Amino acid sequence: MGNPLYDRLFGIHAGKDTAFLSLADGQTLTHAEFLDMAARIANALAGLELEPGDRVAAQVEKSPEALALYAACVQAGLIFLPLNTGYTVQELDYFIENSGAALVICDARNEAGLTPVARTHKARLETLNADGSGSLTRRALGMLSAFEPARRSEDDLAALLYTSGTTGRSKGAMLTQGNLLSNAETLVQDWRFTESDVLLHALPIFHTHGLFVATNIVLASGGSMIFLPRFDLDDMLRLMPQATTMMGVPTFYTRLLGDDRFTRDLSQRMRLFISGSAPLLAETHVQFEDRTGHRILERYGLTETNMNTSNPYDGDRRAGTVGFPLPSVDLKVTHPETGEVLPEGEIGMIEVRGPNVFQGYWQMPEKTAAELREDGFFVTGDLGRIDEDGYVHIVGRDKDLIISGGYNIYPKEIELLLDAQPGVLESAVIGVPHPDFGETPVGILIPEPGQTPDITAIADTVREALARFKHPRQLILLDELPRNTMGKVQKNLLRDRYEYLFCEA
Ligand code: MLC
Ligand code: AMP
Repeated sequence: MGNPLYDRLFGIHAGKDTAFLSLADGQTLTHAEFLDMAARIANALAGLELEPGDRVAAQVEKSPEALALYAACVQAGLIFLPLNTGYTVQELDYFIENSGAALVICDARNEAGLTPVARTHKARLETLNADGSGSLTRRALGMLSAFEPARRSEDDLAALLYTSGTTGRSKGAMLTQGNLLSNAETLVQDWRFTESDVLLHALPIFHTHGLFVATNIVLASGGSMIFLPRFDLDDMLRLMPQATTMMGVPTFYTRLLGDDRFTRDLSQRMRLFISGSAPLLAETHVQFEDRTGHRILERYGLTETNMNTSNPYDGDRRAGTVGFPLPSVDLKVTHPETGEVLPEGEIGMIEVRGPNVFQGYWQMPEKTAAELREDGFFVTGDLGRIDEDGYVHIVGRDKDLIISGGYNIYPKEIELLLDAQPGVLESAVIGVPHPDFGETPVGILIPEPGQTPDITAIADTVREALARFKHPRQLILLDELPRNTMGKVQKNLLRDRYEYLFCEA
């Protein structure tokens, strides 16, 4: 039985002195060095008396050690739970409690804040810093660089990734080894990844895109990565000539295009640019081709499913579409209320089924039942249509969701907080167009009769409670919210009214 995910992504590179990671400062790590690091960490985790199936919650900056922690969890059969580095202590408290994490790993600068949280939820706490130092790596240093992988099957859970819900509570998507492997192996074929590829990796590694789509594919194909801590335009321009592929959210592409140093010459060695996590504007696709001669390949996925569709590697990559269902994925467009399959071309709910689809939400059977049908189809909450050539178009969302720079923001979570503030009767959070992030949240506040809510104090409370990327970029006072005859807030009217806020004149 072995440990399929470890064996097929990591174990295959044992003893290889081929390049795996190269860092912004020119340092490199071979596959063998990376596996040694991972095995030492796996030994350190085992020394903390963790058992296969335990959850390891990690809020750590991107570094080779952070990636080795993922490998170590797979090797030791632990369930990896990566967390956005922007989350506040209040947000982390929920994830730690809900997942029942046995171990929390954080940056030393957050240790004081998280110590009481970990204690309350009976989790151990270790540190791992951006430079690779910390109590976890100190433990790992004295360990052996070999670790017998825990026996696992493709049905065992490998990761728990939290995704927010429309009710304001985050849900842990349970992903098995088989979910991750099947998707990685399909994408290696579909996008023609080989061991000669060098991926320019500037995405965070706490989400599906940077961790599974990017890293798993490079591992499965035996290629290497230029592994940058974050998207920095100067680094991207400096290092692109050494790369062959890049994956990014649309903001990466608009930022590159916004800089005159980004030229056709610079991208000459590149064979593939991939975009996803948010809609890529057709105009960005066109401008990118004009500037570089490359047609961006857009694909579509979710935390719950990894990747579902992709534009073709060979063939027409159509702007404004997300291409065709991947070979192992069934995709249908259904009536949002009845679930009936709609005729070709009609807009409806996108549902997907395949070996990539998750197992449900951690300890939330009702939420799982509401979104994952008994026949295996997952109801994505995205609205789309399939055109006469078979291309899938995402045309909107049935779920109330804002995507800012590739991060999902659920208005409900912010509204619950705003509604609870002194002097606020009710609120509505809407997404408005933003030139850099695509969309950004704006909060509309309705005062209680005779009250004037203190906007500055409210903004301070929001800062304390929520990660920076969720902060409304503006809070606006209004007398009342527009409602339809059923009493439902008409957010579309609010979006129309405020769409100009961040648009360039
Ligand atoms: C950073 N900030 C953001 C933000 N990222 N605010 C809103 N939305 C974001 N996405 C904050 C910063 O904290 C900062 O706050 C201010 O905005 C400006 O920061 P910046 O320096 O301009 O941002 P930067 O650090 O460069 O980050 C922007 C970014 C980054 C787009 C490069 O957000 C990013 O890497 N996004 C990728 C997200 C991703 O991987 N999504 C995949 C999800 S998986 P202040 O206070 O300093 O002004 C998924 C499935 C699938 O969706 O299909 O892939
Ligand atoms: P997440 O929950 O962070 O995984 O985000 C998944 C959501 O991102 C999907 O439900 C879509 O709404 C959106 N998404 C991902 N890729 C694309 C894309 N190429 N075009 C439009 N939306 C996308």
